[in-house]
Amino acid sequence: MKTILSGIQPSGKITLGNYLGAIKNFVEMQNNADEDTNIFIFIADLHAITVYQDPVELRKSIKSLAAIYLACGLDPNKSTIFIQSEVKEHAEIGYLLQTMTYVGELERMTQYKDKMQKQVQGVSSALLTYPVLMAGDILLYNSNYVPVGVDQKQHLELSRTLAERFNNRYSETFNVPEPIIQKVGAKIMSLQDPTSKMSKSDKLEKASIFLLDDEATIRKKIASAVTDSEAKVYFDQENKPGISNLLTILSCCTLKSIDELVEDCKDMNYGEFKKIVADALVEKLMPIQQRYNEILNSEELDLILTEGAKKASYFANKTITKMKRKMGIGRKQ
Ligand code: ATP
Ligand code: LTN
Repeated sequence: MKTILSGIQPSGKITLGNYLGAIKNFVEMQNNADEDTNIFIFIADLHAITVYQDPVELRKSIKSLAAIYLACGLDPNKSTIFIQSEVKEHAEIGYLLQTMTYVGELERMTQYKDKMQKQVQGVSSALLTYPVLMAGDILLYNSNYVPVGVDQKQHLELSRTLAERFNNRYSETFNVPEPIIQKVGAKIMSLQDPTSKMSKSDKLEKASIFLLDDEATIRKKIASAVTDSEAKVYFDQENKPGISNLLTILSCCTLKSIDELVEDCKDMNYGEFKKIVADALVEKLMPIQQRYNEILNSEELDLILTEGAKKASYFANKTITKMKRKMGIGRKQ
């Protein structure tokens, strides 16, 4: 039996980066998995509140992300889809693993260092311990494979360390999870600053394509994407980050290789090239949006989440019981 697990935070509007770097990969792995594979995909709401979230907006984002998962092709018959906070063992394992994580290991996380600088009301201790909660998510289901974008690689490293540490201290318990990172699309860049990651929490609207942006907005954002003055389409991440990012997006949407696309587009000016990218995005995203609108307010969505939480809880509870027994806490069960 193999287990695949991943999650996304409902901390804002889902971006094209989240889709190409993560969700698309979840769906492909789901569709290629054999009968013997368990798949857990969840909405990481406990992670989202490591920085303040408006409660009304957060509720909406949770449901919206669930509908996006389904609209993108996750199938509740093949994947267990659930909300993290509805399986209380996530918080519990987070604490258990904190007892064996060193503060120094957390303080050197690059995402922590970036995010702490952006906090105006002080840095919550949960922002520091966030990678432990994430390791807990992964170990709770004894996961083997974790599809993520490249920015999560360092957090995955800690999950591996904690799995090994637990196994060494208390006897063999956990698989050591492996990150699954795509070759193309693992780091989609901001349209306005192509040297930094496209991110949900970017304040600048036109820096990101959101999965639910309408057609006119998508076309406008691509048309105003920052490029360079050379007016020649080819891939060079260092010297042409804007064009390289658009080529990456086009490659992910069309399933053509970057080399093929460069050949197709080499005689185009930037205006023509951007139109091709916008067309491909519209073609990819419009059907997703149509399904999203059908699913969002359906009764089915609630049923799927209830069922998902029930199924996930069953596995999670078994792991927590085993961990407590090995760690010597509570009474023997
Ligand atoms: P935030 O800005 O709130 O930190 P985020 O946009 O970085 O959010 P996450 O919820 O942290 O999104 O990420 C969810 C998944 O999407 C992760 O697997 C992450 O690696 C992936 N991901 C996020 N942004 C990108 C991106 N620009 N390119 C590729 N993958 C991405
Ligand atoms: N921290 C991740 C989201 C996340 C996750 C996980 C991903 C939370 N728990 C477990 C994979 C496995 C992020 O993308 N910010």
